[in-house]
Amino acid sequence: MARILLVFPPSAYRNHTPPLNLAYLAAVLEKDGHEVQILDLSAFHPPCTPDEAIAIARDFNPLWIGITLNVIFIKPAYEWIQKIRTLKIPIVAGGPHPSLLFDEAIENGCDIVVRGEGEQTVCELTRALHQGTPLDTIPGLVFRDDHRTIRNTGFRKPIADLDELPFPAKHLFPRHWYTDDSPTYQVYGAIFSGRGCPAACTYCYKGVFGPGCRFRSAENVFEEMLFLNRTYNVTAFEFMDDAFSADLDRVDQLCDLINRTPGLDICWQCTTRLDLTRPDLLQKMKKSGCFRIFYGLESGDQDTLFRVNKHLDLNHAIQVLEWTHTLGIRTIVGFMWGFPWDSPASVKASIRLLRTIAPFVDEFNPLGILIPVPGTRLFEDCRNRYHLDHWWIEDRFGRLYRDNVVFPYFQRRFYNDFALLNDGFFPYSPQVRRLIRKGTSFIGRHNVLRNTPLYRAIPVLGAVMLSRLLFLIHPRLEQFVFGCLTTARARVRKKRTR
Ligand code: B12
Ligand code: SF4
Repeated sequence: MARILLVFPPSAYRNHTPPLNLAYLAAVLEKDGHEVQILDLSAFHPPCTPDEAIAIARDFNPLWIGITLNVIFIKPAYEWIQKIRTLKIPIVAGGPHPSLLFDEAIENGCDIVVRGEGEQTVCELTRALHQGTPLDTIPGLVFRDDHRTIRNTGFRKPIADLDELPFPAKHLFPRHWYTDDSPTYQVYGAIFSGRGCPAACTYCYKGVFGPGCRFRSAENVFEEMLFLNRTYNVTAFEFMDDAFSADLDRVDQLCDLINRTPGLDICWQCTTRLDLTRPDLLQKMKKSGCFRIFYGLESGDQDTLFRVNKHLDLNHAIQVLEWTHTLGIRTIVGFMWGFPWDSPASVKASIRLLRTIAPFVDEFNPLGILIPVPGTRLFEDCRNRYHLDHWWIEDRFGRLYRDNVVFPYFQRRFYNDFALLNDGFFPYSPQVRRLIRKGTSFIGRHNVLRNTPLYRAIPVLGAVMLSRLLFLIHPRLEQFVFGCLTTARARVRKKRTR
């Protein structure tokens, strides 16, 4: 038996629920008899500071330290890896970013990289490190050998039968690290019911799950729901799959299983594509507790949808939103802005579509300025023209995220990606930029007016305007005024509750 420490590195994002990647890895390692400790340093209430984590790792003295890496916060993660390296315990990296850029991860202090899905690889790796046997027969690894030469054992085949995986080890993620439960959003409610997506959008990274999709059986997914319900009293589930309804029959079976179980009072939400559903299935989903669906629509411009390989028929998409909304399922719709080829006409087409679908949309996603993720076709098409190589470790973008940890109020309330629009990846003409701002402001206003009673919406909209004005005068002025307002509001609330 070995001890293993798995870490979600520090970042400017806050995890509201346990990250399922570490939870899956911990589950297979525990199943093999190992002792696993987790530190989610990006949790909403992190268990310790990044420096304290190093002391904890020293005391725990694991066989290896595993770190999950993704593109956005790679820089602070690499900085932290340089510190924890001093412990001289092997650092194993995995996740979307090192699956592609394994040599970069090794250069930045990782000893071993696990490429692609990690469950089988980590079990074999642990056995080998424990017994001191060679690593070169284990597929899915990149490491430096005794001569400091980088060895690559090739990609491991995707897991064929996902039902064989144990359920994620959520017991290793204490509840108090995360946000409070609500009737529709619960800390332990996230589930992956399959891996991958049948589509191939050019901005979407496929380097972990590969092309196409694999599904868990409806029975296996339902068993996990029952387990979470009994163990943690979860009554609200969130399917994190890229395209939950890619297999319509399986969703149908899952709804049957839920509907046929007496006394099971649950609700659930999912993400899927607008061309992967049917009205009768939506009805069944609603009956089995589906209360919200996130659909990615991305653009109102047919040419853009074609160029990003989205293949959505806009008329059908509008129809599906109407069906969903009419059934009483909340709709949340994602739009992307700032394609490198965007013109005033393409952005206006998206704004027109926003207006058309607004009656059937409960929320628009308040994020979505295009990020060219390495390993995607879009990135490859643009990398030379827009000098995109290594943007993830250039200070420009690191600063962009780190300095905006405290976003101005108008951004937090309206649209979180404004910073990316102002100082982003692609040069937009002033007219395109203005129109994107118009579209994203529409989204912010819609979300407030749709989901807040009018007597509260009006002050919110006023505060957004004030915040924007102060920010334009000077960002620090906005920070000062809204900082004072937030403190005053907290005091009033505290007094009232006394
Ligand atoms: C849920 C999710 C989120 C949630 C995160 C919640 C959370 N903390 O879990 C939210 C909404 C916050 C989010 C935000 C963003 N996300 Co996101 N997200 C996802 C999503 C849909 C699922 C992640 C997941 O749980 N996967 C399930 C697990 C089992 O898979 P996995 O993470 O890949 O882990 C496996 C392997 O990678 C490996 N592994 C992973 N970590 C480790 C560690 C070790 C030590 C080892 C050995 C192995 C290993 O083993 C795991 C098990 O097989 C993925 C898409 C996807 N299909 O994975 C995108 C994805 C991870 N997101 C992505 C992006 C781009 C973003 C955003 C930038 C979007 C935006 N514009 O804001 C932000 C950035 C957030 C950040 N923190 O950096 C990209 C990342 C690309 C990249 N190269 O890093 C992905 C892959 C989407 C895509 N297809 O392009 N995201
Ligand atoms: S539909 Fe979503 S998950 Fe599937 S390829 Fe396109 S962006 Fe990726």
